[in-house]
Amino acid sequence: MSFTFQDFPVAADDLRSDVLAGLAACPKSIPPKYFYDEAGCRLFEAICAQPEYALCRTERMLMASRLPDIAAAAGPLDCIIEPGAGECSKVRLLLDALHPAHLVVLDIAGAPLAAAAQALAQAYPGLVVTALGMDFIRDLEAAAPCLPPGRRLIYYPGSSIGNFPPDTATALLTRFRRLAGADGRLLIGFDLKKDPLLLHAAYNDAAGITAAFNLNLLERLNRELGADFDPARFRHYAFYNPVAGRIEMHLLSLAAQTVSVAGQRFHFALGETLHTEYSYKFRRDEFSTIAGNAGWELANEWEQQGFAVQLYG
Ligand code: AVI
Repeated sequence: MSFTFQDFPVAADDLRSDVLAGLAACPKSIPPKYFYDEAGCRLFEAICAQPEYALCRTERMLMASRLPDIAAAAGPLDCIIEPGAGECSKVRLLLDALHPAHLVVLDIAGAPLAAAAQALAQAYPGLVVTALGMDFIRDLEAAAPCLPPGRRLIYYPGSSIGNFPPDTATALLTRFRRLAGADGRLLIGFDLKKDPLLLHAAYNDAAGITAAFNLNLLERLNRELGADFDPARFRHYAFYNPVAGRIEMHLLSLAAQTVSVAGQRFHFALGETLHTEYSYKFRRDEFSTIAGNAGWELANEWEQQGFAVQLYG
């Protein structure tokens, strides 16, 4: 078994400064990457199992049913790189079909990533597995020295790209292009535009798991920044904005209230929102324009029940 883990700790200062800046801004917002503490990772896995949230299930079915096609289109590869790999469960299908010599997985939640990647290394004894606990949105370039030479494929599933506004998505895909190299490839999955009622239900599941995921951010700030948010005084509020083509997720203040965070006080008016996430939905042509602006050329694409996977070179 070959497994290495390298931690690029996310400074507590980043959380503090991003949150203080976001709460001082108008409108207030916090970057969605801070959802994913241990409880947040667990809640996200639970979201994926909700009947209304078909995204993960549909992507899994698409990948399983089109795998031979996808593998043939991707061609021979030396290394798969998966930013935001989480539990490392999605990449298994690709490992089985593509047989790369190296796998490099990156995630902001270092400890769960290390555990999952080590299990993967045990399950695939011939595979060299490198796990990098890092905020790849900030530190992606630091991964470059950890990559083996050869032909690389960046795998970015799960519509994670939809959590960035289009210009930020273009910037991230440009950095992926540089990391993959001139002969590199990108395999990316994203949620398609569909009936807004379906989208609304997906982010407002009846069991309240998405609400718990959103509100967990406040618990995290209470724990890690000594904040005094009362989650009962905020409402999970998610809706589809058809003009912008995105789900917007907010925490809406149910009262006029003042909250203290890291020793600073912030006032919320009744009905004011703290914006926590965008989740953009695309048409296939819209997405290939974004990827094209980042230097990627569409090689192939697959679609199933409102979800798309595109391969770029
Ligand atoms: C991780 N990301 C693609 C999910 C999404 O659908 O935007 C996160 C999520 N937020 C609420 N539900 C799921």
